Amino acid sequence: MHVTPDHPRYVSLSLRERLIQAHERGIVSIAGLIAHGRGEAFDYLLGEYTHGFAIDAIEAMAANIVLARHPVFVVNGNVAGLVAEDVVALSREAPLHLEVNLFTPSAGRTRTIVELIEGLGGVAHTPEEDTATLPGVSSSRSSISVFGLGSADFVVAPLQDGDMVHALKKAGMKTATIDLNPLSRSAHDADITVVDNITRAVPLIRDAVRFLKKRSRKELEVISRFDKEGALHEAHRSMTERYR
Ligand code: PTJ
Repeated sequence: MHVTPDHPRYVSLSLRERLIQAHERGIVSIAGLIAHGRGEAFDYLLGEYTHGFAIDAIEAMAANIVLARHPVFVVNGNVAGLVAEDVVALSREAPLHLEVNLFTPSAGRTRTIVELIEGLGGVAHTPEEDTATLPGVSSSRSSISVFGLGSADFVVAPLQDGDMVHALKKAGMKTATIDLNPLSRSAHDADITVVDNITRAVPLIRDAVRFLKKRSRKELEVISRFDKEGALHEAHRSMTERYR
């Protein structure tokens, strides 16, 4: 597909194309293409820009990343297909551990995503290196790496179907997600929810980490607190007001 930047839906169509190509390269699952459609619909309802409630969440997430002993960012097919480069840049800035964890895994897809990350200068954990089990996840995502999620105290798990964030919380970890759907289970279960497109959010998280690294622990502790219920309420209000 060829779209020029003057097309009114250029950004949205380019992202679609990026995901289709990532599917053809064995990174994104078929279910991932459907999941992207759901995200697109919520992005449309939100006006396709980063709201103030998302900026607040991004700052809180960044402060938690800087404060954490062992922060981990979960990479699935859609995350890799959309923002691999930005996620690797963030992981190097923080530093932050990356773990590839797939809903519909195959050895081939996990390897392809790890190679993509390595090709961009990053490092990724996979359950194969030394497997632990995350209780309460019914899918094969319950297999995690001892050195990644198995050691985490703060986890960013974006674009998830719900049980992952729930299980991580039950295991005692502080959690954050990025999800355009403010009604989703993950959005409600996570301690910090960034309601924004991951393609806009991750570069902003990196900027925030770079800035906050210079702050004192005391300041970071204040910034790391987040009113999630208030942010979700604002996201609902923004969607409904736009279409009233
Ligand atoms: O690669 P795999 O096998 O691990 O599979 C990944 C998917 C995404 C298929 C899997 O986790 C899944 O089924 O997810 P869900 O249940 O469709 O949930 C994904 C959530 O992410 C939904 O609430 C979407 O609205 C949201 N979403 C989709 N695209 C974006 C998004 N949120 C932020 N930015 C996006 N670009």
